[in-house]
Amino acid sequence: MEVQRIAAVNDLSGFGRCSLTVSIPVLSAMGFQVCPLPTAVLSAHTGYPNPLVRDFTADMEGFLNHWESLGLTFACGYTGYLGNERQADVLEPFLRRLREQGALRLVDPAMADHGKLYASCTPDLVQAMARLVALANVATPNLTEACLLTGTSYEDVIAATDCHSAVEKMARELLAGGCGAVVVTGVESGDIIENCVLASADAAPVWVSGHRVDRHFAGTGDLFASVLCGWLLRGKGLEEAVNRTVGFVCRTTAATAEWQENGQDGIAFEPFLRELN
Ligand code: PXL
Repeated sequence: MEVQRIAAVNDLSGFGRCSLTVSIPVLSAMGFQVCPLPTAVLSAHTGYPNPLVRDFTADMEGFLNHWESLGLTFACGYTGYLGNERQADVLEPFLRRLREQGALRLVDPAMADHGKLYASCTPDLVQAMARLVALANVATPNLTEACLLTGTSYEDVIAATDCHSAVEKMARELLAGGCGAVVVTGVESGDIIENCVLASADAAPVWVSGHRVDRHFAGTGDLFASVLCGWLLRGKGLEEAVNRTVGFVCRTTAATAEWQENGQDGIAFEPFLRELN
């Protein structure tokens, strides 16, 4: 049996369950070989005060060149958090190469939440992420990121009595920019959380919802994108893959809320990994 390989481009944060410390265990449990390309190395994610941060930009091209010299091919490239906008210059040709090879390109433009950019992210990074999203066959922005990528006011969207049409409009804009399919995650509505799945430009959007836990957990988007990536590579259609992903994220979030005090410590998904087998 051949194990499919995934190039996982994301930061390595030592504490706080996000990015690579989510993708590697999740996608390994789902049967894939994960090859990490770190964008930055941090002692803990930026939701904690004063993390030690080492940018990895200078070595990313060398990493990819070495992989190429080894003749490595990937079933999928999955990109997440970037340390700065220049990293997109390195990743664009890599995603183009993956596109030529027919590999899955999942771009999770991890840079913002709850209407605000993360502390380390700049407006230039938003433009850089938009270039990567245009090369994806699936992108997974949360609501805030979808607004930033399309120049839409987050406040206006959440204030709308029915934000569904505004979210659909943003998803269509991202498809018009070149992205193959979009899942806009984390649209909160009372005690449910909704995700807008737009599988193609001529499809109708499908809304997939789960029970909302009234707490914030770091790394939720990373868990979502990782599990989704696994189900897509296992051959599920987008809607089915999102359904399974929402189920897993909601179950693990609800369980974590029962036993873990600090949401910054992330979702305690480890006891549930066997469900992904
Ligand atoms: O989960 C998103 C994320 C990823 N990587 C780093 C972060 C965050 C969110 O704060 O700080 C370094």
